[in-house]
Amino acid sequence: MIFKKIFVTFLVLCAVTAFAQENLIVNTQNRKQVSLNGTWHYIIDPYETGFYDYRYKEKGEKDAEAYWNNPEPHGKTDRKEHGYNNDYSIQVPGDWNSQDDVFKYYEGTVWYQREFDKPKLDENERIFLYFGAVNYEAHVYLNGKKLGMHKGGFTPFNFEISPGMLKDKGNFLVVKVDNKRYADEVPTLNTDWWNYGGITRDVKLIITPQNFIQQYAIHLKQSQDIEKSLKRKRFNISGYFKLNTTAAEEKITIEIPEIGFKENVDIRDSEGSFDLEAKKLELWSPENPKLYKVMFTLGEHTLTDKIGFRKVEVSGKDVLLNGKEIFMRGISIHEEIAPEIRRAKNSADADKLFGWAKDLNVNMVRLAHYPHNEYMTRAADSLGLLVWSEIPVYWTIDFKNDEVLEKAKKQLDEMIIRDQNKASVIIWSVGNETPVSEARTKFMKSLVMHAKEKDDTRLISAALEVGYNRGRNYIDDPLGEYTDIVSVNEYLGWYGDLPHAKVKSKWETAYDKPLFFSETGAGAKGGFHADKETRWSEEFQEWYFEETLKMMENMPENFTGLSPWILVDFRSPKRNNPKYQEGWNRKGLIDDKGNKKKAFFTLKKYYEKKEEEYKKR
Ligand code: GCB
Repeated sequence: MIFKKIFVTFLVLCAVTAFAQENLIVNTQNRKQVSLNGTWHYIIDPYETGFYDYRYKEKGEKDAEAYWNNPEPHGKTDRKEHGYNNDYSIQVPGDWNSQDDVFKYYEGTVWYQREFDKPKLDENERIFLYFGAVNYEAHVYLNGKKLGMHKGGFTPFNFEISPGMLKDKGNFLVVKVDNKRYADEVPTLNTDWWNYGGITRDVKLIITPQNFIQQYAIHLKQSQDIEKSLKRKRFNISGYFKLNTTAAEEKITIEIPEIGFKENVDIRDSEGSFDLEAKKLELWSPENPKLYKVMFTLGEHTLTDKIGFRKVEVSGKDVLLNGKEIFMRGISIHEEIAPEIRRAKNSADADKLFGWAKDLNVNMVRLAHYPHNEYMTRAADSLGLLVWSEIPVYWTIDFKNDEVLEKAKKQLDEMIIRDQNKASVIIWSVGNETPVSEARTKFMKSLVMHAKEKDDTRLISAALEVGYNRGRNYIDDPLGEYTDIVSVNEYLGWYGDLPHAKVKSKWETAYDKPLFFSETGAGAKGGFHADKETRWSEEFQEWYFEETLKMMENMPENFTGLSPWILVDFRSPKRNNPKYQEGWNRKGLIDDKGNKKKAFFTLKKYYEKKEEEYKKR
């Protein structure tokens, strides 16, 4: 009997963790909802006392000492050794590190708690609890019952709340958040960024009709000859729907009112794809980030979205957007607001980061090294910024471990499902600087293939490393065989030699594919001025960029752009020069106070020139 119970629990847990992405609800922004952002309570629990009993076994669901249970004492004799109150408050969304000094360097478990009243529901409506992201592991409990758990610090998840679980008033919601690092997680123990913990993104109740559209994709069919389509003013539009329904057959109407498009799609057994034709579409591009209001109607309910249509492809040595060769004037960005030493979390933060990026005259952003929040990709869509979006398969992941591969795939799926309708996202990256070995290439190839299988409307890449060899830089990492573009992180003049070494440097790839510099950069402390050979000075960084840009003049024909490292200084526990770094990676073109360094203007000028050059083509 006990065995059976354990087995059943195991199965339920597997279902919750392994298939969470199947149940993911997309486009939550435009659904009926109640925000659970705001003030929550917390308990810091480094020993996980709220989770394990004194023999270190997971506590039973009804255990009064478990921190997911309401600890209100029943009377004066009642012994309660935990509790939630306003003296221990924390804001959601937000990392915990920036909210109180007790959290500054904390990595471990923190319990979050709040209450909420049952929202008014129409007949047959369903209710889901949605988290934009929790770093890293979340166990979610409602009124003492476990809703589920999720691992992965940068992707969304949701659980359904059955109607019987909710009381009219004072529903007791608890989340155990744990951001400890482990060798067999993604990312692993070692990263060059700060491991901000907490419920870092929005939390909300999503209210849906009984039967609803859970996931969908709608895009230009990538196999069409785009020049012909533009000439004929007829475009193939394809995609799919995944419904949450009990009906065997459903009909969905897709409308794009601005162009008079209205078509029906029949769906059987909850899933189906479509292939349709639209006229007069204006295509999305950085120069014209045209988004259309698109409406999907199932029964009496309509879900709307704002969607751009574009085609991205590799043709020989070039990357083409809507049939035209592009040069990616990029910049890498961490999801951090440096002047406030915290994770970015809302649309004002996205505007701030992209405001800086736009000022640099970029047309592309590399959102490193993990999926950023959805405000970023929504903003990129409307601002016309091409996006590289990445999963945190970073450095020395446990490549021999199949479970780690599954964890990485799950994050990849969640990233793709959430953002597959963002025209701006043109590259999925499956990792960064993974050291070459047979096991690693097998692992990474499997991720590339998985991404291709899930989404054929984008390019797949990964940031590779380059071995410098006396001025000849030959990129032959075996992973390059599988990615659509060959991307490398280039630091000649910072990690080896001095910047002048760059000018004579030659670049070659073993692959006949576009070449992209996913990083290049040098550290400088904002406001520190000296001669150009003095490390950490703004002049050194400026010199580094000047030499880099000279090197750009001699790049091979397949060179297709760069996303230098990085827009803003970012917090990193690995950067401990007491005078110049003080816990910050100083490769930002903008310092941690928000001041532009000299190199910002060097790169800006180059990007202005590049923009003009490509306009004339
Ligand atoms: C890299 C990594 C990036 C680091 C950067 C650096 O190659 O991809 O995460 O922060 O170098 O500053 O060294």
